[in-house]
Amino acid sequence: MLSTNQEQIFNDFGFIVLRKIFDKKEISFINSEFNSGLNIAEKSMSRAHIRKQLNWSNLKPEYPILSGLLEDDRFTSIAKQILGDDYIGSYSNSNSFSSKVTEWHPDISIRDYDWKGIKFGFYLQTTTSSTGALRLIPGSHKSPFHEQIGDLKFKENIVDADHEGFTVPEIPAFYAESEPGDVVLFNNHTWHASWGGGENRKLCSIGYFANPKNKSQENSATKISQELSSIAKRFPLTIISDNWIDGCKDNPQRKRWIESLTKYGFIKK
Ligand SMILES: O=C(O)CCC(=O)C(=O)O
Ligand SMILES: [Fe+2]
Repeated sequence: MLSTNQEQIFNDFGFIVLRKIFDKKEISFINSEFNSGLNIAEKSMSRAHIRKQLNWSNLKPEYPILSGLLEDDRFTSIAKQILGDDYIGSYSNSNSFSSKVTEWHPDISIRDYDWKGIKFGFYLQTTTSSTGALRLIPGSHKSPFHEQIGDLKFKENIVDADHEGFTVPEIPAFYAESEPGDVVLFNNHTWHASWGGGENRKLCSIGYFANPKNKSQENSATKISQELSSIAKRFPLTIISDNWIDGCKDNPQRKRWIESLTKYGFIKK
């Protein structure tokens, strides 16, 4: 759970850094699951976009610790606190970046501020402001600031860095510097980027959203899943495995999540 102060910071600024969530032993298990996933990803896909990113789903029997985190009380208790009882666990992914830049972006392009989604991200190496720590713009999850940032011209975008505009470090931001074990929690609408990362910067992420409550939120969820389906063509390993889906038989919570993920197209029948 977040304390009242932490919850207020998250709500007002759009993110919060949670320290020492994992101990050394857990980080070492996580690293070995990450490395076996990386091995497969390196063999089966090429590093995509300006981020030089590999990205794969951990919701597979081969990654019991990383897939279990989506159902771990340390995260679900916070998801419930922020998103309400009807929250949906949607992914547990690993990412490897080998670029010095991730462009400024929010995680969802749809400006439906009523519909909440959150991400917990944790890096497996130490990150600092000049070595790939996540940078976040405080308050950028809210309108109209969110759109004002969207109106800026950025030099880097996901495809290239070949035009005029603000570079990543020119934009004032909070540097979520972290040690392995720390977790950055942020709202899907919050603008974020990174700068100065080296080869194979390792990031695990787990995501939740509030089950849509009206037609407009339902449309937003469907649109997001459609965007993800086109991204899945570049990142085929992000598809949720049948094993994880079949594992819902004795797991009512997962069953409820899968019903929603299927309804909105995050899981294809
Ligand atoms: O660490 C990075 O470079 C970017 C991470 C990011 O965009 C994300 O986790 O959504
Ligand atoms: Fe992102």
